[in-house]
Amino acid sequence: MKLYYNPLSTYSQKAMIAFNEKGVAYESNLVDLMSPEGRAAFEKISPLGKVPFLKPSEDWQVPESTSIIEYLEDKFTSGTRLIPADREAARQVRFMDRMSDLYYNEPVVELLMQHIGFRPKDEDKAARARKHIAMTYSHWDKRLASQAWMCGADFTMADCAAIPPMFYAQVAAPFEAFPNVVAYWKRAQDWPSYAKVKAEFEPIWNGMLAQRAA
Ligand SMILES: N[C@@H](CCC(=O)N[C@@H](CS)C(=O)NCC(=O)O)C(=O)O
Repeated sequence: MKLYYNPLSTYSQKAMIAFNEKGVAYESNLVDLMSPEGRAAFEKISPLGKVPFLKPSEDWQVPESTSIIEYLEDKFTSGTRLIPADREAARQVRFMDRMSDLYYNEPVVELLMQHIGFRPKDEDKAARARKHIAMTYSHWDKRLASQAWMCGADFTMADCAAIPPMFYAQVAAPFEAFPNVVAYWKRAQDWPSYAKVKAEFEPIWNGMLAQRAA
C-alpha cells in the first residue's frame, strides 16, 4: 500500500496516526509540496494535489484523510478500533472528526501560514479563524473534563483528527487558558501512535524554522 504524504502536513499526520493505531504498514512516498516539480509530479498521480493520498493497489485510490481511515477500519481488524461498531457512537466520532477538520485544522493552518509569512496577512480570515478555534477549545474543554479522549475512554478517529493541528496551534492559536485541552495535549504527546509521527516531523519543522531565521 502506497501512502503519499508530507510529514509536516496535519492531514497526513492524521492518517499516519491511524496507520500506527491499526499496526498496518505502508510504503512511504514523500510529496514535496514546496517545490513546483514535486507538486507537478504528484498531480500526475492525484490531480487534486492534496496529501494524504492512499494507493492500496495500482487500480485503487483513496484520497482524503477521513476516507483513508474509514478504508483502514473496513479492511483491517488489527489494532485499535477507530470507528466504533455502535452506530450512534460512530456518528459522534464522525461528527467530531468533521468538526476538527473544518473548524480547527483549517483555521489553525490559516493562522500559522499568516504567522510564518507563507500567506498574506488577512485580518478578516484571521478573525474568522480565531472565532472557530475559540469555539472549538471551549467545546473540547467541556468534553475533556470527564473523559480522556475526544469521544470517551477510547482513542478514535476523532483523536487522529484533533491532535495534529495542536502542535502548530501552540504558536498560532495557544490553548493554555483551557486546562482540559492542555492535559489532552500532554496525553497525546505520550501516546505512542502520535509520538512516532511527531518524532518524524518535529526535526523537519525545527530545521525549516532555523533555515528561515538564518
Ligand atoms: N480534506 C483533505 C485535506 C488535505 C489537505 O488540505 N492537505 C494539505 C496538506 S495538510 C495539502 O495537500 N495541501 C496542498 C495544496 O493545497 O496544494 C483531507 O482530509 O485529506
